[in-house]
This record gives sequence, structure tokens and C-alpha cells, in this order.
Amino acid sequence: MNIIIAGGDGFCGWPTALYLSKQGHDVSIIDNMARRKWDVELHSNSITPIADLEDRVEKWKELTGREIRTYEGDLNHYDFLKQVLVKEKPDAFVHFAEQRSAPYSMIDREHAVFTQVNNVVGNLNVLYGIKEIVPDCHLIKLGTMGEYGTPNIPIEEGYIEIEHKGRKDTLPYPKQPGSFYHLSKVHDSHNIMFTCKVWGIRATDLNQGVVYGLETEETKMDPLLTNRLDYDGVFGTALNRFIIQSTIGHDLTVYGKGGQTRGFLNIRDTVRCIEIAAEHPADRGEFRVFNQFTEEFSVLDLANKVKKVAQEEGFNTDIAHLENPRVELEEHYFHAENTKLRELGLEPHLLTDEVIRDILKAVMNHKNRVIEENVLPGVSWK
Ligand code: NAD
Ligand code: USQ
Repeated sequence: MNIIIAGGDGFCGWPTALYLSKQGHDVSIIDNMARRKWDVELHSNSITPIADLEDRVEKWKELTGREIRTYEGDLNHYDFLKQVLVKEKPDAFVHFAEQRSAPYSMIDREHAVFTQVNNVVGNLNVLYGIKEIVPDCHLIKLGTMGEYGTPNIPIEEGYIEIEHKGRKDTLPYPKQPGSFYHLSKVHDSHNIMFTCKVWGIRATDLNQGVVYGLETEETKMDPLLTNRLDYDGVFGTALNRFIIQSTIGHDLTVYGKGGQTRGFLNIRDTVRCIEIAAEHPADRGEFRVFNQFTEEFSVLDLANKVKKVAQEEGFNTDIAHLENPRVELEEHYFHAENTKLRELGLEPHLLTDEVIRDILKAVMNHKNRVIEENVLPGVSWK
């Protein structure tokens, strides 16, 4: 299968590109390197040193004989996108290429506008590109579990059956996102759903939970293939942040009470979920939604798990309950369905102490790269 990975230089996209290439697919990457520029803007970095994309793909070719073509450019530039689609004629377009940090989108008006324009217009261009150039191409779009928010009823996979005033219908599940970033994903989902209906686009929206971990079998093959790993208060995500904090002797930064519960998954499962979606394309005109996570945890559960493993490894780790910089429920009901990917063959890598220990040991080697001022949260929702 010819597969384009948009956002293929990023945390999820890079290991996915390698994995799909190893599985025998003909892979190319689109990326505008924006994520590396946001590090410069925020005076931050990946805790792991990451090679340039060109060096990464060259090393991959040297090790495996497999070529991954790269296109440096922006999805917001439609002429660029069209040229890539004409050249590659992809069977599947995997779309990771968005600004994905909730805090970044809440910095100020400029960052909110940038996030929504980058994400919504980029995605709209992808939809037009598919319609005009490769109408049969399957769009595999990364959405987020955060589109749903935290309702007081179980979260279904995209749709809910409703009975109202004696009539029944199956409708899109209500969305209550918690940041301008998460809102951009909701806007994307609506645009995709609409174009499936009116143009017959085939699309899978993967509502992914928070991803943790660092390496996959492929990224471990050589230091030049190492994945990025974020720890700062803007791009770092809960579990990865806690593990890195424990290695530098920082208290684990639980925001508020810590009862915030989310879906989580290992990066090894992210790459497999994309493969599953690609191998089972949506039908023409179908807007299919999968909830892509394997387990649910509260933030405090995660901090306690990390604290236990870190203490076993000799670290003096404690948990701090910081004033919550976000506006969100800190104690709430949360249960989401996630059966569709399992039915198609996903075998989850669950979060054991050993998994935490492995990530901890991997980041230990790079802990001198951590810029400590970047660890505490600096962006407020109010
Ligand atoms: P990332 O920031 O590491 O990677 C995104 C990549 O997309 C970057 O390399 C960036 O340079 C590129 N990009 C951004 N805007 C672009 C544009 N307009 N044109 C071309 N390239 C562009 O993010 P990630 O963690 O790999 O997340 C990938 C996707 O998965 C995002 O859409 C995100 O919303 C979604 N997601 C991530 C997580 C997570 O925990 N990391 C969880 C759920 C969903
Ligand atoms: N949190 C803490 N302490 C921290 C960091 C986070 O308590 O040091 C809390 C947050 O307040 C929030 C929860 O942990 O309640 C998750 O925060 P996060 O930063 O790990 O994740 P989030 O902002 O939701 O965003 C991340 C990715 C995003 C993706 C989303 C999936 O950055 O791209 O869409 O996870 S989900 O959360 O399911 O929407």
C-alpha cells in the first residue's frame, strides 16, 4: 500500500512511518518541521537528542534497504500538498500533522488562532486534495479522546443512539472539549463527516488518548532513529512527564486533586492501530470513528505508579498537588468504549511496572538535557 504519513517527523508519526515501512508498505512523509521550531520558540527540547529527518531516513535505508521519501512542506500550502498527492497517489493518508498541545493553544489569542488555522485549514486542504486528486484514498485522521470531554455517561465510539420524544436516532456523540486545541479536533471531525456525506470521502477518525512511551522496535535500531520525547509544561504529557520528573528529583506535578481520568496507550499500540485502520479501510462515504486507547487512569493513579517504580530504582520521589492551571473537572465519572480496534486485532501493551521502569531507564541516559525551568506548567486557562 502507498501510505503518506503527514506529521511523520513527530512523536507518533516517526515510529509509525518506520513500522509501516518495515511491514512492507511504500511510505512517504510530509512534515513542515514546525514542531522543531516550537521548541526553539519555547526554549525547550526533546529529552532525547533527535536527528534531522534526512539523516533519520538515510539511516533507515542503510539498515533495512527500505526507502522513505520525504516532502518538507506545510499542509496549509495547497499547491505543495497537491503536488505530493499527484506524485504519490496514496492509498491511505495518515494525518498526524497538527499543533497538538492544549497549553500551547491557550497561551494567548495568537496561539489559539494559529492552532485552529493550522489544524482546521490543513485538514480541510487534505479533504480537498483527496477529493480532487485521489478520491479513493482512505483518510486516517488523528482525533483525540478529549473531543468528548468528561460527560457523566459512558462515552461511545463516535455515535450514540438517542431516544427523544418518542423518536430514535443514531447521532454524533456530544462534544465538550477542554481547550482551543481540542476544539480544533472537533472542528476537523465535523468537516470530515460532512465531506464523507457530500463527496463520498472514506475516513477513519481515531480518537486517541494520551500516548506514553518512547521507543518502538524500529526506533531502537539505532540512536539516529530515536524518537522525540517531550517533558516540558507545554508539550509534555502526563505519564511521560512524571517519569522524567522522577529522574531529575522533581516532585511529580499533579494538577489539583488528580482525579482527572483519561484514556492512555503505549506508543507501540499507536503504530499498530494505524496499521489496523489502514488494512481495514472505511467504505466510500463512511465516517468511521474508533476510540484509540487501551486503559483508563486518573492522573493521581499514574503519579502513584511512577512514584513506586522510581522509589524501587532508588529515587526519592514525591507527589506535589499544584494549583490546576487548567479549567477541568478534578473528580468525575469516566468510562469510554474502546472495543472496535481490539475487534480488528489490537493486542494492547498494558502499563506494568516494567514498562514504566524501561521508559525510566531510557530517559535516565539523557536527564542532563532537561531544562528545569521548563518543567512547571506556565500556561493558565484563565
Ligand atoms: P508532534 O507535534 O510530535 O508531531 C506532529 C508533527 O506534525 C510535527 O512533526 C509537526 O512538525 C508536524 N506539523 C504540524 N503542523 C503541520 C502542518 N501544518 N504541515 C505539515 N506538518 C505539520 O505530535 P504527536 O504527539 O506526534 O501527535 C500527532 C497527532 O496525534 C496530532 O494530531 C495529535 O493531535 C494526535 N494525538 C497525539 C497524542 C499524544 O499523546 N501525543 C494523543 C492523542 C492524539
Ligand atoms: N496533568 C497533570 N500534570 C501534568 C500534566 C498534565 O495533572 O504535569 C493533567 C492535565 O491537567 C489533564 C491530564 O493530566 O487533566 C492530561 O493532560 P496531558 O497534558 O497529558 O494531555 P492533554 O493536554 O489532554 O493532551 C495530550 C496530547 C494531545 C492529545 C490528548 C489526548 O498533547 O495531543 O489530544 O493528550 S486526550 O487527553 O485523551 O484528549
